[in-house]
Amino acid sequence: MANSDNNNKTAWQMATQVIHAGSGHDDPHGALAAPLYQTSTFKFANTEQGSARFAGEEGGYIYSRLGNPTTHELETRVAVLEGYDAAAATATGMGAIAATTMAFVKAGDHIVVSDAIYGCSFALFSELFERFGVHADFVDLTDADALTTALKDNTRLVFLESPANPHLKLVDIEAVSQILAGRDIKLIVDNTFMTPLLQQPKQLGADLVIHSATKFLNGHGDVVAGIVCGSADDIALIKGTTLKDMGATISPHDAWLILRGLKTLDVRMQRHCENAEKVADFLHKHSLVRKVYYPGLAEHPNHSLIGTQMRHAGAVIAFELDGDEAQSRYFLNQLQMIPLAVSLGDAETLIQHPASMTHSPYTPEARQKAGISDTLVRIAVGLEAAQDIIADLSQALQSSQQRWQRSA
Ligand code: 4LM
Repeated sequence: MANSDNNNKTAWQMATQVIHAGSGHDDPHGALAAPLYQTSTFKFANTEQGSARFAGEEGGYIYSRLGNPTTHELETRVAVLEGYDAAAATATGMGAIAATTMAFVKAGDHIVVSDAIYGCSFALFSELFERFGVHADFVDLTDADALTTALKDNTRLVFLESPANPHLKLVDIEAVSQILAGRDIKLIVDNTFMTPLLQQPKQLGADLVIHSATKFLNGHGDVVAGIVCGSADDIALIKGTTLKDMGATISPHDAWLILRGLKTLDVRMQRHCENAEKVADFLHKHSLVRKVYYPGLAEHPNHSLIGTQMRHAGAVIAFELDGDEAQSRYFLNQLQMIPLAVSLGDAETLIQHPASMTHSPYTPEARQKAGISDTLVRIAVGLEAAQDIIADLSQALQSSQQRWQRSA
């Protein structure tokens, strides 16, 4: 991993790149913002040109499921930010995960997945792929021996999130990539919680990086989208097979909104992270909070990865109240400003109950194995004034405490 000087330098460059990278459109009117090509199809000059484009003998657009100039600009910008040659934007984050993994597996193949991931990703790997003869083993990837033991001759890919949804478990990505070195196995990292500004998995050995662009990349809670970045060959494979034929393509309008959102990614992430530090500190000191899961706290088991693998702990925090599930639910129902909603990375702070919401696709046993308790609460810290976020949490905790004392 690059040393901290390089990290700082890269961070500065990226503050510029979120605004300028990939601004390759040559609009005849000189439009500053990327023009929105809200079109389903593109006209050919003649049959020869149409045939040549379909045959791949000539560049140019054909049909927006296969490619679109606005989408292309988004893909170029995110690929540059993540340090890859290319990217494919998709209709949702799940669309990116499904299109990517399916491009590299066939019936009879095996995949290794981190034990703690987003609930629908868990369902995709544990249920849907199983129906097509692709078996996934869910492994604690912080345990090198467990990973080595899990790998088989037919293992085609390893998929992980770090930090993991919902409880911010960290995986040492470079350590995983070293174990995979020399084997024909793709390492795929879902970097949604970090954004390329806080973590660049390519530098740590990832072959492909995925984002739910619904979250921080867009940042305004008005789009669902995804993106996968990788080598030109890998992205061409995804675009030419699973994306083309299964069709989880992004809408050009959504790509345009994300391009707009990206321009403020650097300043938004700074505020998200500053706010999250304050909220984590408040929760950590509160007597009704039993445990806080936030990599920025010194007590986090992989705190040492901050400053090496990742530039900052990010803006998602999980915590457990000193009570039962009913206590957590009561607390969530007392919040006044903070919406009870899934998702993350929006201007609004969002809070939710993973066991019954984002991670309800897990079986109770798999949740327990992954360390996702029924009392766990996840907060995605937004851009409001930190004292207002804390004030709302504080009043909800206080009223939970009073209820707790009454019922004791
Ligand atoms: C949520 N997450 O946690 P789309 N990868 C990660 C995610 O957190 C998500 C996706 C992929 C939540 C959604 C409700 C790490 C989603 C899937 O929702 O398909 O864009 O991303 O609250």
